[in-house]
This record gives sequence, C-alpha cells and structure tokens, in this order.
Amino acid sequence: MSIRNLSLLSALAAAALLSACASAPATTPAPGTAARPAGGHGLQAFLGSYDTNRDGQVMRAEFDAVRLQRFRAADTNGDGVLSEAEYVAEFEGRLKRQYFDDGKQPDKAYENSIKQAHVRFAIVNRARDGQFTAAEDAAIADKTFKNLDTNGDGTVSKEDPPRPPQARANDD
Ligand SMILES: [Ca+2]
Ligand SMILES: [Ca+2]
Ligand SMILES: [Ca+2]
Repeated sequence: MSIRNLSLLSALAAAALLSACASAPATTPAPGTAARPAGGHGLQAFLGSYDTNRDGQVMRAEFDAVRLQRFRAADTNGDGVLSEAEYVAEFEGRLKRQYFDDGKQPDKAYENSIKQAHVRFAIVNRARDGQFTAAEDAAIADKTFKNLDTNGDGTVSKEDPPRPPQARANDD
C-alpha cells in the first residue's frame, strides 16, 4: 500500500513538473505562426513558466529566479555569457519539450521558431559582440515584467488588465 502511494506521489510530482513547463492552454496556433514554447505570450503561459509556488501570481523575485536559472542552465560552457549557439540551444530545448508534451513532431512552425531565436539573439545582443550577458537579460526581463504588470503593483496576475493586442506587422 505504501509503495503504491509512493509511486502515485511520484507520478503526481512528475505531472506537476511537466505542467510547470508547459504553457497552459492548448490553443492551436494559426498555420504559419511560430510555435511558442513555455514562457511565450499570454498570461497563462507566463504563470505556467514563472509562478513557481503556484499561488496564481508571479512576484518579481520568482520571475528573476527562473530567468537566472534559465540563463545559467543555458550557459553550458560556464563562461557567464551566452553565445548564439547556447542561446538558441536553450530555446530549442524548451521548444522540443513542448512539442513532446503536445505529442507533435517538429514542423514548419518549429523551424520558423528556431530561425526567430537566431533573429532574437541578434536583437538582444545589442553590443553585437556575440555575447549575451546576464545584465542584458536582466534589462529585457525588467521590460517584460513591467509590460505585463499593467496595474503596477509589482506582481503579475489575472488582476492585471490585459493591454489591447498589438497590431501585428508581420504576415508571411
Ligand atoms: Ca507565485
Ligand atoms: Ca557561455
Ligand atoms: Ca499586477
């Protein structure tokens, strides 16, 4: 009996871990739209990625901790900065996991997402020195968080009224 309970517990723990990685709503993106791994757009995805204590809101400390953890995990050669290869590999790791969770095979949207990750690296690496630093990441994180915390109370939750959707400039 206790063994059964144990295995049930570990199954539950695994499920909780998985759901922490996956972006919540299984909405199917429009064809041609780049796939969004966990941490992509939308409050549900944001909570799924960063609300580590599952209280329905993301405090700044939670957000910063996950970002830092992700940055360090991505820095596979441990030199304190991310090369383009490290940056894209980290993104692809999350994308792969999401495809796996959704039972999908890599497709056109997958390829587009990887291409976009390379483009993003060029954008985030403002100094164009091939190195994305933790400081650069922190500056972007600050913007992202403030953008989502629309009522400005220092946490991101469903209490934050959504901003009107931005007009999408791209159509491929
Ligand atoms: Ca929380
Ligand atoms: Ca590195
Ligand atoms: Ca808020």
